[in-house]
Amino acid sequence: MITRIFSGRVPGRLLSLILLLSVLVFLPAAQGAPEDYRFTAVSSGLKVANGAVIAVKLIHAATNQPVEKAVIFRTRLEMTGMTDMEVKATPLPGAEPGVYRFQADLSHEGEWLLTLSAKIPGESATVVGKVSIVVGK
Ligand SMILES: [Cu+2]
Repeated sequence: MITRIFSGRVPGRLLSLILLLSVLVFLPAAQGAPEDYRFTAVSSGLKVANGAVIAVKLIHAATNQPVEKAVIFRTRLEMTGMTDMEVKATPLPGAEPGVYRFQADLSHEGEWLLTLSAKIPGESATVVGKVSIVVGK
């Protein structure tokens, strides 16, 4: 195959092939942008508890489809308006496509904010999302 391309009499054909390949390679990265994605809360009725399970869903906004195989490499979970109240969110295995779960010690009732930084297959830019989590007594 390679030798056939190189022995061809039209160098322009090789150039077209290279151009086509570069387009194919860069296509996935050029298709989307971080603002095309959003995280939403899945869990509701959360109570003050150690080891509470928080679930969020990652959605591709244009298609409304869940996004699988994202790598969430950073999380920050804190009570809204309480800068000294940050707790660790430990990743758990996902339950269904596009759902990402975390375990955390929710020590206070009120509104918490979960900030997630994710790498999505085919996206070059990091996607950062914020999800409000309401914790009851
Ligand atoms: Cu608090």
